[in-house]
Amino acid sequence: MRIFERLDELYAIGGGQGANRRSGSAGEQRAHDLVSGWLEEAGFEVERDSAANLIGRLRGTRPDLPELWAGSHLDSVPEGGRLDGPLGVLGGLEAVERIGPGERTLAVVAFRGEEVGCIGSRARVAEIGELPGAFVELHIEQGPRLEHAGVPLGVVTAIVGYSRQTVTITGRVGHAGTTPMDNRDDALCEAAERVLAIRNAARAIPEAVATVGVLTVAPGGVNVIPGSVSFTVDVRAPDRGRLDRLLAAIGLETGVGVEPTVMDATVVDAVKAAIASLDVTPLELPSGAGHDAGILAAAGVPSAMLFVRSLNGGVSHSPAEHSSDEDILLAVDALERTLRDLGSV
Ligand code: HGY
Ligand code: MN
Ligand code: MN
Repeated sequence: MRIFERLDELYAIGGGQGANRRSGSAGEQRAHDLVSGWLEEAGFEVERDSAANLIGRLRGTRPDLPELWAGSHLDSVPEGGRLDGPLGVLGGLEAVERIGPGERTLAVVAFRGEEVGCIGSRARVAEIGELPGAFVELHIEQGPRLEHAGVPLGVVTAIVGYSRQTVTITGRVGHAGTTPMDNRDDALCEAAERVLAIRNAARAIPEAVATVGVLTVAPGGVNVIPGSVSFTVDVRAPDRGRLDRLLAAIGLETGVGVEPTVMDATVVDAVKAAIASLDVTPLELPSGAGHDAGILAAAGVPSAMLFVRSLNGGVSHSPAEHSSDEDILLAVDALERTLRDLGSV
């Protein structure tokens, strides 16, 4: 089926293991070019805004009505999964095409740079272009909850807040062979202790998480005592209180990052009703991953997310990320019904 062929075509971009469409790379651009072509083939009017976000519109007969958007992102993490991002864009395209032209303008969007801080959707909400009356993002759950519950679809009630900061530790470069162990200031050993302390601090705060994903050692010689180490810290929690508690506990700046966002009740209800109309009990859950829907929601756009079950224990940001074809098709049906419902108000 077309959606699976298109998912595979996007997944193959960049070669290597997994999805390789890093933000700003030729791979992300190639994905935008492909999707733009598919939108034009389907008769959509394509806008590329000044942040290079892609907005494909199926114009309605009532331009006075607020637009209704569905979509997600096309960039990926290195060796990412097949669905993270593209499922929301291609699922939106399938759903909007099925609905076809009507009174309200429907749009399918692909935001830039979601994996590097939602740079595209942040730019969009910062006055570079008009915003929709409502936004629905279909996304793979990227966690184990739906699989554990044995349900194929879920509706997101809130998106965690997060802060990403970099820590630099300075030691003293030295000769690996001639410097006695009691006369060293090894930046990597100190960094290692800090990383474990970060892990332990996160474990002590309910539903908070912290991850060191990138660590750089300088000067980086096999026989050189590290003089400097820098590493990234990704800290998340369901509310600002817990986020700041964890940031303070690990010596990072508090009060910064992306605020936790609550999804819009009306849009959440439309997603729930659509799921229920497919004889699936809608499971409500928070999102531990950040999403463009969180940026739009924080900017006042009524938004909600429809999750499709992750299999393989919920693994994501990995080639092992997986949802069944059956669940994906069910999710597109639910997205279509959600948009029909929201479009009829
Ligand atoms: O990192 C995240 O939460 C998302 O996958 N960008
Ligand atoms: Mn994503
Ligand atoms: Mn992601």
